[in-house]
Amino acid sequence: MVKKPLRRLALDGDAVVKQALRRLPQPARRLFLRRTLTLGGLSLLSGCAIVDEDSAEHALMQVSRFNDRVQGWLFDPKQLAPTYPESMITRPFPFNAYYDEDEVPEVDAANYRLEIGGLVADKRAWTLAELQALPQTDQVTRHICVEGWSAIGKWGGVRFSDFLARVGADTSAKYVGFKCADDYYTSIDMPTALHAQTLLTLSYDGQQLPPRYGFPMKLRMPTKLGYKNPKHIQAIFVTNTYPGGYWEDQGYNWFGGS
Ligand SMILES: Nc1nc2c(c(=O)[nH]1)N[C@H]1C(S)=C(S)[C@@H](COP(=O)(O)O)O[C@H]1N2
Ligand SMILES: [Mo]
Repeated sequence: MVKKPLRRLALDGDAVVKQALRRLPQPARRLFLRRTLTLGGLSLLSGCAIVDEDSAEHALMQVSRFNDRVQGWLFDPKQLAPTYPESMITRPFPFNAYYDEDEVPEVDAANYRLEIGGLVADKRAWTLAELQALPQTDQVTRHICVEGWSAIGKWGGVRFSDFLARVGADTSAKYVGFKCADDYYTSIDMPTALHAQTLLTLSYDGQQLPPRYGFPMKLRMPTKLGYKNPKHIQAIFVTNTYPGGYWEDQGYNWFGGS
């Protein structure tokens, strides 16, 4: 058998990787660029042959998926994120969303119902008053956004593991997904959902959670990056089917540990 000669690629490797990175949203791009990525490095990391920008983009996504698994393995459910004294709270705490502050959704408190779905025993929807009647706790932690800022804030609410137990969630399931009053959605791994510092927050700095920070409710996880913390939550579901997320589906790393 005559072996075909290897096709020599007339590719400028660095340019191909740069082009593929340009297709990712800015924060994901920055995460990758923190380690200078060459074409050879990327194909080693991903085990993918890279012949053009599409395969480079595919390889980048493979690396990100691999990253999810490694972060999942490394996550220690008992390890607590740092907490801070109230004197260190950042004032004013920054607002961030995929839109400007004047477009923050207005959620009507009286008609609000938190929907519960998927692998849970009790799918009854919750009013805000019912959620407020549950035992509350608060914590001062640092929020880290991949867009290049971090800030310390104080959130109060219901320990999410208690809430999941109350609704009879199947905690052997892989994911908890969230749908928000804007078009935002995200999902997290079950070990993080059950982490002691993961709070279903109803207050910010001792006051009812204001609209800009996610009224009526935000899931606060000091063990995860900002984009994993959904504001204006309307529905929570437990599932084994990968639900993705608003930014995650555009290339942000899904696990998003901080
Ligand atoms: N519903 C919803 N939740 C969201 C977002 C959003 O656009 N919509 N943005 C995320 C991002 S990227 C960040 S950094 C934080 C910002 O929260 P803050 O406005 O309380 O600082 O919310 C996260 N949760
Ligand atoms: Mo963010």
